[in-house]
Amino acid sequence: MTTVGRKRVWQCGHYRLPLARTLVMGILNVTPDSFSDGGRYADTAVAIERGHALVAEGAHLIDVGGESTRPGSDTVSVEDELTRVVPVVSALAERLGVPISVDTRNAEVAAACVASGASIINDISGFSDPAMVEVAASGDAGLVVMHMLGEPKSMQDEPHYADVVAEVCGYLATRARMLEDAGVIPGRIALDPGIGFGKTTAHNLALLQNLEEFVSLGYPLLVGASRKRFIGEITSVPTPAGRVQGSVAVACWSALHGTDIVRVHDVAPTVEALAMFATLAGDGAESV
Ligand code: HH2
Repeated sequence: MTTVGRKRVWQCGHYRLPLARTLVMGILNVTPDSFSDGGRYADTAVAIERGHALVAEGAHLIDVGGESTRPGSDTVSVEDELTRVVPVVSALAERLGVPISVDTRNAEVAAACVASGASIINDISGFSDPAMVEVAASGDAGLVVMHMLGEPKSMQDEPHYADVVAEVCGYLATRARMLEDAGVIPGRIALDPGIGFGKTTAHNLALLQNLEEFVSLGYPLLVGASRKRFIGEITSVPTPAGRVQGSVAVACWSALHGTDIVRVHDVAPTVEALAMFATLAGDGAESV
């Protein structure tokens, strides 16, 4: 994170995102099988339309993904991922005027998307692939470094931690340092505890109840809890699309505890709730 004057900003390509208020990252899954919206935006034209709609609802950034990483999911071929995401990233980056993020763990896909206008690489595997680190270091995109225990296929098979907060915090700090050692300036790096990625409901709650620990690492903090299973468990809502209220509550909680970016499916209700929240917190006059 960089400070310009007294303002904190996140550097993402040619964008300098002010972090005075919590930013809303709209999710755009160009996949047939995502856990909550699989198949809805798998068609390129429909996905591009959805990107425009998310910005009209108030999204400050759009995260485009071509691989579902829901628990139990299989990997997707690079060719399929490229075919899904590149045309969407390229059209949205050209026309939308907000930063476009690519949600991928594949270096080839990340590089192609950055070449097509993406300003952020969101890697759920925490830049564990050296080829991904090379792509990151050779450009100026913003980077989301997420924690995941294991692989999507098996990550929910009895995940275990001695101290989930300390372990996830330690992991993220180490990965950020590794990226800096590879030549990435700290102002480009954001961290994400990876809600639901190799975590039980108790682990997710512990992470959310200790967000200040992640804030204290000194990088922008992103939280992605939208419609996830633990919200369904707590609110007794089995269908992901029905978990809007629970998801908005988590977004407000995250904002209250220092989160800079929330990654959500339901942009309009989240933006409305956060506007109310920012006003009550005394910073209603300024908009991002
Ligand atoms: N969650 C998902 C995917 N990507 N990226 C970050 N940084 N943080 C997250 O919490 C996160 C993420 C899973 O949600 P979704 O994209 O809706 O589902 P699927 O993986 O099934 O496409």
